[in-house]
Amino acid sequence: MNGKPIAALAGIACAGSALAAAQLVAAAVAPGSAPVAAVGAAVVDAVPEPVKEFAIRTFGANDKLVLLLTIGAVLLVAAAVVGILAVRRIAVGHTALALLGAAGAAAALTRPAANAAWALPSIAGAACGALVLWLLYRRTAATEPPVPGRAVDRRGVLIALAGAGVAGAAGWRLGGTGEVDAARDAVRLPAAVDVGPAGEGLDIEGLTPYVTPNADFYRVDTALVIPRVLPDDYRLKITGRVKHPIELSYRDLLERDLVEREITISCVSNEVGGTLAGNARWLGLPLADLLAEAEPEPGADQVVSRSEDGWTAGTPTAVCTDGRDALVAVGMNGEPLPLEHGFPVRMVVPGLYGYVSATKWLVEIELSSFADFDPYWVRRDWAAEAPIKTFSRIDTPKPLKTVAGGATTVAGVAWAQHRGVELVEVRVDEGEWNEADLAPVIGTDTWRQWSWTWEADPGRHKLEVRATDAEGDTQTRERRTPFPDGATGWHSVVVTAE
Ligand SMILES: Nc1nc2c(c(=O)[nH]1)N[C@H]1C(S)=C(S)[C@@H](COP(=O)(O)O)O[C@H]1N2
Ligand SMILES: [Mo]
Repeated sequence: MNGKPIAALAGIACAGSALAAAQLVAAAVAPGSAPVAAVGAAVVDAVPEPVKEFAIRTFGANDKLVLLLTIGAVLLVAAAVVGILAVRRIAVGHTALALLGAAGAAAALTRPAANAAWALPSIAGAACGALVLWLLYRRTAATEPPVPGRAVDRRGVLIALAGAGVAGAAGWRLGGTGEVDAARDAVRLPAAVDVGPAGEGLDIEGLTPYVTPNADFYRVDTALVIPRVLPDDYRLKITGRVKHPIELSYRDLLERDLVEREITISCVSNEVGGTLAGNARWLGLPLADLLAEAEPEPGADQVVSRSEDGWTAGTPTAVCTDGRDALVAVGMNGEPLPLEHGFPVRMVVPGLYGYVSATKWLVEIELSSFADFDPYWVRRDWAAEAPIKTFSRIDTPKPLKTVAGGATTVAGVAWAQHRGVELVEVRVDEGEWNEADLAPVIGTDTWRQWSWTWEADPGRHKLEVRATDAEGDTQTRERRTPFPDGATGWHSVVVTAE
């Protein structure tokens, strides 16, 4: 091996030591304060809307992983280049580490949940990186002219790489979800005092099940590192323009009169035919009860819900108090909320897209007004009020599939939360619309499965679906992308019958 690869590895060892040390310190401060997590979160908040849409479309639920891997790859290449340059001028290495520390600290300090301690991981990381840099490169200054292969301490590089690996892994583990997982396992949810009806689904192969198992539930949020909230430390504050501010612990919440309801939530980012929706049995406290106790002042027309990581949603106060089952939820399908779905407490409001209602890791409900406060996505130009648009999807047959021909089951789901789905129609090759059979439903807040038997002639065919809500409004054919308040258009699939 000649000198350059060793110097490149030495650079990676310095950067790795810096990141590993930062990870260890972040485990004690807050996982989100680690420099890569903080810079990543800052990128998530800063990227323009079209890029974010592109990322969600292209990488789906892996968009976060792709972002972290990209940051990792950029750091790796930069560290290797700096490692080589540092042989001639060690100051290049010090400058790079200072920049890494400064960028990490700045990103961490500007996170909404940050306090001054959030700068520590980046500072400690840069200091540790500088120490390793000095240890590995101190002999280069003595050789004149510098000879990279001989100058850099080869054995030191290996030791530093191994040390960084061990320290990084330890920091990652210590800052992991272990403690919260254990606390969640220990939670015993009380029974609901008011148990809503349970719907029964159709069992058709390829059709989305009526109740979505927690493990299959879609996940959408801006959190690169899942907020870790221990139930024992948990506080929910009702603040802002209220006569009586309230503060509740997790135990206080569980001791209240809880209800259980089946509610389908869905994301505004669904393209036509999208799968960002799920139906669960939620256990929770009616938000209206809490608001009645707090007594919102006149004009407080927006309920701003805030997450532990500073994310916000804004829901019309009128919607929260109009009798629908807006919940401060603690349970999902008979279990405490999974960590990625908001443990220990989240909001669920039937009829509104998630970004204006379904705050996970909920810590504060602040009464404000639409005039006075723009929540996270509204600041990024999404609509301030976002009722769910009627949606229908063909789940089976799958696009481009070949079916046997003859009697073929076409089935899917449709939703129009809090209005209800009244009619689903299917047509083949732009022919007559055919009325699908609808599964019975328990109310208007869940999706509705549908099926239709198609007598398929041989050849290629286009199947299309459209739904009509209980107010008599049929989905428009006009195709629109999700921004700024939800996509429109009819879902279609092309299949071949034998
Ligand atoms: N704290 C927090 N809550 C959040 C979000 C978020 O980014 N952060 N995203 C919202 C959006 S856009 C949707 S669609 C729902 C998704 O909930 P789920 O991940 O449990 O399916 O969560 C909402 N709650
Ligand atoms: Mo969403």
